[in-house]
Amino acid sequence: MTDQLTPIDRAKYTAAHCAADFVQDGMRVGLGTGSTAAWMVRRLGTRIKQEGLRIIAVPTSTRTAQLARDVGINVVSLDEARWLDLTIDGADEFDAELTLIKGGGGALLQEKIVATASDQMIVITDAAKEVKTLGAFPLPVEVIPFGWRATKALVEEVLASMDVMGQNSSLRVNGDKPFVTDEGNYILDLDLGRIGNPRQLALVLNQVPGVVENGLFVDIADQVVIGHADGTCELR
Ligand code: ABF
Repeated sequence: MTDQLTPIDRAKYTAAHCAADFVQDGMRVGLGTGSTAAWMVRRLGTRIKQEGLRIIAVPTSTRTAQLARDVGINVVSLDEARWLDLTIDGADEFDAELTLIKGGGGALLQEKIVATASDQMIVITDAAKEVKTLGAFPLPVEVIPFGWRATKALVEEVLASMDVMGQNSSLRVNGDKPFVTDEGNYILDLDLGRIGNPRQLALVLNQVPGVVENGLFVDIADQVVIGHADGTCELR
């Protein structure tokens, strides 16, 4: 069936399948969001049917929750699970330190909470997302709708003193309306070009009133599984 996929999608499919093998019977698993994570969720559904794998899972978005239920995964809330053994999720960019940009799919807040509440986080990706310096992908920042224009102005002001190349941000839209996250918030996409100090930027952004969370994942990922179109995987 992978014959019908583009090389990028074959790579994502491969990464997802390799990472799904890390899931063991009895585990509490965080399920990421995005097309790569969706392959992993489907694969876990297959393992449940074929091998009798027993897991409980916490999804990171309503989309993933729906898919997980559809493929027969036992979905619970993070409060019910309390703590997770492993989270497997995609990313938009990653660097040599395994620092990530996430949130292109709009689920960064739940993704960060779930990954942080896990003993281990495995990132699944194709090789094209590996970068020397983060920032070519616009950095998503989740903000509350109240006063978002003031929050946007403050974020841009803060960026002026940071080690980044650009300082513009834009409100993410869905047609002619703001894009609304699962938590009822908006997203600002920051066009930074280059992020010199992701750790510092992540801390500073979260101090701006109105900012709920940013898409920089620093010291959260433990391993990256890179899938290739030829069906092989590489671990970082
Ligand atoms: C989620 O999905 C996100 O954090 C990231 O934005 C996106 C990656 O999407 P895909 O797997 O479709 O490339 O993991």
